[in-house]
Formats: sequence, C-alpha cells, structure tokens
Amino acid sequence: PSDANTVEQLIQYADFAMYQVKNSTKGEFNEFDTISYKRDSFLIKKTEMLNKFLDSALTDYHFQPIVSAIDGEVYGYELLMRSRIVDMSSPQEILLLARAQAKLYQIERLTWFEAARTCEYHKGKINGRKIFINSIPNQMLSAVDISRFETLHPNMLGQIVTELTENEKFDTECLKVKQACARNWGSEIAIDDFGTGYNSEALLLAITPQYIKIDMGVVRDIHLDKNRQHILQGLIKYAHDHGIKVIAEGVEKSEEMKILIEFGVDYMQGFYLGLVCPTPIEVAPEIREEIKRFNT
Ligand code: G
Ligand code: MN
Repeated sequence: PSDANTVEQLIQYADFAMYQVKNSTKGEFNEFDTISYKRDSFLIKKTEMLNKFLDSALTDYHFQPIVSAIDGEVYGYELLMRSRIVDMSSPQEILLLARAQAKLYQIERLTWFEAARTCEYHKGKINGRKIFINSIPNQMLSAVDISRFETLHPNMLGQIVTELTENEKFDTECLKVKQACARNWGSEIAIDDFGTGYNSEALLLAITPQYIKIDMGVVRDIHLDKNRQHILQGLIKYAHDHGIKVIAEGVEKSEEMKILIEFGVDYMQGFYLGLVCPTPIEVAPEIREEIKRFNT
C-alpha cells in the first residue's frame, strides 16, 4: 500500500513534468521554477536514481521455478528483476520512471543482457531447462544488440521464452522483430498476465504464442469461485485446441493447485511451488508428491 502511494505520486509528478516540458519553448527552462521545490527534488532524486541504476546495472535477476503440473519437475525459470537500490526496489516503479523518462529501451537491454549473464553463471543448475524473460512489448533490441546477444549466448538461445505482458501497449513492429528472433533462435513466446488486459483474444490471434500465463488474479482462491473456474476452463480449452500450453501464475495454496491440475493446466508458478530466489531451486519433495497424487 505504501508502495502504491509512491507509484501514484510518481505518475502525477511525471505527468506534470511532461506537461511542463511539452508546453515550454526551447530555452525556457524557467518554466520549471513553477514546480514546487518538493515535487522538483523528488523527481530529480528519482531521475538520478534511475540513471545510476541503468549506468551501473544495479540489479540482480532472481529465479522462480515454473513447474510441470503432471510430475512436479521444474520445467523452467522466470528471471525477475530485483533492484539493489533500497529506495527504488519495485520493478513497477522502475518501469514507470523509465517510461516517463523515455528510458524503456535501456531497461529492455539491461533485462536481456543481465538476465542472460546470470543464467550463464547458473548454467549447471538450470541444466538446459527453459529461461523465461520479461520483455517490454513496445521495445525491441536494435539489430546491433541482437547480434551481440547472439554472439554472447549462442547455446542459450533455444532455451529462451520471451514473456510479453498484455498490460502494456503493443507495438506491431516490435512484435515482428521478436517473432523473427524466436524463429531464428528456435525459442518461444508467452503472453504474460493473461486475463488482465482488454483485448486478450485479439492479442492471442496476433501473437500465436506457445504459452499463455494466466494472471494470479484468475488463480487466487479459484477453488471457491465458480465464475473463475468457468473462465479458466474456457481458456484452457481454447489454448489446447490451438496447441498453446497454459501456465498458472501466483499459485499460493494447495487447494488452488488441486483445481488447476484437475482442469488440466500444463505448468504452475507461485510461492506454493517455489519462491523467487537468487539461484535456481528445485521443488520440495513433498510438493512434488502432492502434484503426482492430484494427478491420479
Ligand atoms: O508480471 P509477472 O507475472 O512477470 O510478475 C511476477 C511477480 O509476481 C514477481 O515479482 C513475483 O515476485 C510475484 N509472485 C510470484 N509468485 C507469486 C505468488 O504466488 N503470489 C504473489 N502474490 N506474487 C507472486
Ligand atoms: Mn512474467
């Protein structure tokens, strides 16, 4: 909640700053004098933080397992940004700031290169399994960056699954580049946070992903909610009819997991199965057994 406050404030401040910039003619920097000192210094502090974050790559990438709903084995890992700046730790806030300052490209590049570097370091534990990377739907690596990435990580390309959130505005050009990369690399695409956007179906048709990740909003307490159950059953049927695998996100309870397995989701992710960790972890034996038991 306190975090949401910060983000709310940020939106207001960033909007205001953009408004000021748009409405001032070249050289008229004194327009900014009208911004109150507090607002100004807040934004400047955050801007400096973001610059430092980007210049020095002040982030780690942590791993959360994505688990087979059939046998409980780890199918792959999602790489999640974990900022080292205490006052700027939420990825949500970082993305918001970067968007306001037209620095999303830098975030995209940081994500690909740092996440992949982390994966090379933990190659043994990942052991050939999938690597899910959160890519920004309206950003794409430049041709130079793509070929640099390919040269640095030739043996990892086939393991990568590019996650595209359906929350962000989509860009057709970017999508084409990412689809071309996926073809060249023998890698795959997932739609992230499915069920939270406004044009899920249109997006599915445009992207033809290999996976959809069902948002935790649909998963939460699904065992208690017939409506959620119907939505999920419809989604799974559509996905499977089209050869798309379904990943349920944010699984926190055994009861949720039981229903998800009964309905036939393919993979699951969430605190019940595995926390976000600095190194790739396996599923606890008792959870693995429970998954097998729910399948019989
Ligand atoms: O948007 P995306 O699905 O990429 O976001 C993943 C985020 O969700 C991560 O920041 C991670 O910490 C968080 N997360 C992962 N598993 C769970 C869970 O079981 N419950 C909740 N509330 N959050 C989770
Ligand atoms: Mn994701």
